[in-house]
Amino acid sequence: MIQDIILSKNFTEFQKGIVHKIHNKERLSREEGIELFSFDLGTLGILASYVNKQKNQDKVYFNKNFHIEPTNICIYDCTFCSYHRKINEAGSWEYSIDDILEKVKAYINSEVTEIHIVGGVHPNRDIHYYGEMIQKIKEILPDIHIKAFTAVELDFMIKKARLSTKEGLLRLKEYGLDSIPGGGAEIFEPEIRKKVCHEKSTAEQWLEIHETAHNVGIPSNATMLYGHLENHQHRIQHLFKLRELQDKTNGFNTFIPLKFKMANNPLSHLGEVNTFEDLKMFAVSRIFLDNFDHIKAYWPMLGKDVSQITLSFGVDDIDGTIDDSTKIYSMAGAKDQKPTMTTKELIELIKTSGKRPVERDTVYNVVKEY
Ligand code: V47
Ligand code: SF4
Repeated sequence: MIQDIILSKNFTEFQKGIVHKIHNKERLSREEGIELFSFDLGTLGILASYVNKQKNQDKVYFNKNFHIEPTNICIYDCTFCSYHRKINEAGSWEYSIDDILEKVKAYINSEVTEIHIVGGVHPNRDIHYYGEMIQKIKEILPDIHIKAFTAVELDFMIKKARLSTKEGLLRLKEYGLDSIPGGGAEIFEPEIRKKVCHEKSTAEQWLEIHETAHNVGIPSNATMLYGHLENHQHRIQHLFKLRELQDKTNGFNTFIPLKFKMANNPLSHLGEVNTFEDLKMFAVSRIFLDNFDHIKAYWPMLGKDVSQITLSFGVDDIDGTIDDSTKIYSMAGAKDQKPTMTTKELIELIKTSGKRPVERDTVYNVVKEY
């Protein structure tokens, strides 16, 4: 297969060396990672599928989850964000714990295995508030997995409580926190980070929170926001940092490239990258992150059609049924304004791409094969 690719293309010696390395399961350097972006899309699809097949065969994972966004009030002002508001500003919301528990009660006796909770960094809420929230959710749904709070939300609430990162995470674990989602990573490169989210936690703080979480037995996800001011070099540097941490802890479940959506934010003038670039990003991530088992396409952001195509570019997970309103992407102009997908639709989407649907829990234990 690999020989066929090489013979059919006009590759440079450097590029041929990269193809051989991928075939032999050798790790790519940063320079080689950057070079991958200059490969044609067809080749990248074949190479990423080759890597994915070694790890996941023809399985495509999904889970049954719902999202809660407790508030969009945020002390920060990230320039790519369409979602945040100040206190009392039009369009802001802040649910009380009782409001949230009412939403949760709708899932008693359902097949949902995970709640995903993220929101803005509210100035008046603290670790005890959020701790009580997750404790009470577990009183209603004792078996549910709670994946909650980006590293940026955690950084704020833990510092506010004057705890060390380890103490804060252990406190939240006692309250019922099971894992951490990947948000807040944006782009680690300091020059770009300064321009898109200059006030919030630094790359080092994000990485430190995830490393500490892994060390106290809290797994997490990783993300990267792409398609704004960054270039390919910045993207590979971001992936390199994640790969380095994964070597140390093996605590990341999956990597999720998040495509910048342009509506209603100060970076709208940049527009959005095209589907070609999306598919390249997924394929390069799959090839470069050799120590990540899973690459996830978050379908509410990409749309159902593009998400399905990513399954031929190294992706083995398309998140969940998301049976609730997640507003981060709909407010930024995502295609599916009301992002829900039934299990039947998800299974159909996976099967028509020639793959095998597998329902998983948050940490990739198999719940059901279809
Ligand atoms: O950190 C905000 C992104 C993230 C925009 O771990 C935007 O399973 C694109 O953490 N265009 C939060 N992206 C969402 C998040 C997440 C999402 C899906 C799955 C998981 C997981 C985690 O949303 C933020 C930021 O990177 N975001 N605004 C925008 N305009
Ligand atoms: Fe706040 Fe998150 Fe929006 Fe940044 S991306 S302004 S931290 S809600």
